Amino acid sequence: MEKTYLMVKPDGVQRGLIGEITARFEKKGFRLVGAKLMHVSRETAEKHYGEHKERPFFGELVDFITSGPVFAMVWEGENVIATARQMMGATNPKDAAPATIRGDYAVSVGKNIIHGSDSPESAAREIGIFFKEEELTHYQKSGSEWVY
Ligand code: DAT
Ligand code: MG
Repeated sequence: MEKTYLMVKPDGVQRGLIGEITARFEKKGFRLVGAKLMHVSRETAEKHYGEHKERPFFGELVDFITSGPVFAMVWEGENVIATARQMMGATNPKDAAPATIRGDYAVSVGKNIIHGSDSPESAAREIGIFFKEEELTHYQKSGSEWVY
């Protein structure tokens, strides 16, 4: 089953949105396989956002993601990578549709509440950056026969 890396960013944690955000993915029918509240080091932040190293906002991005705890998660499910991106909404909350997380809870691109892997390659890379293999659980969720 496909896995993705999702992270409530420091703004989402500070605004008390961990519950609201995880509830959406739970209600959708996806399965949480790993989660932790953690501080991201500068080194980890620079690795995670490596693809944006040359962008003018890179420094701000690293400052922001290391500015307070994040809630790091791994979710599993059919097509979870693309579906989670749709549920998050566009990168810039001003373009994010209502009923998406960024559409409902965010206003500015620098504080857009949530991160989600954008491809199977990114998901594998990002899960590896934030989680050790033994931190990921393996279990059958009751009710999954009513989702699949
Ligand atoms: P996403 O988080 O939707 O995958 P991204 O990978 O293009 O978007 O960018 C990573 C983060 O960088 C994004 O969530 C917010 C920030 N960001 C992107 N474009 C920006 C911009 N033009 N100005 C400031 N921050 C930006
Ligand atoms: Mg991205």
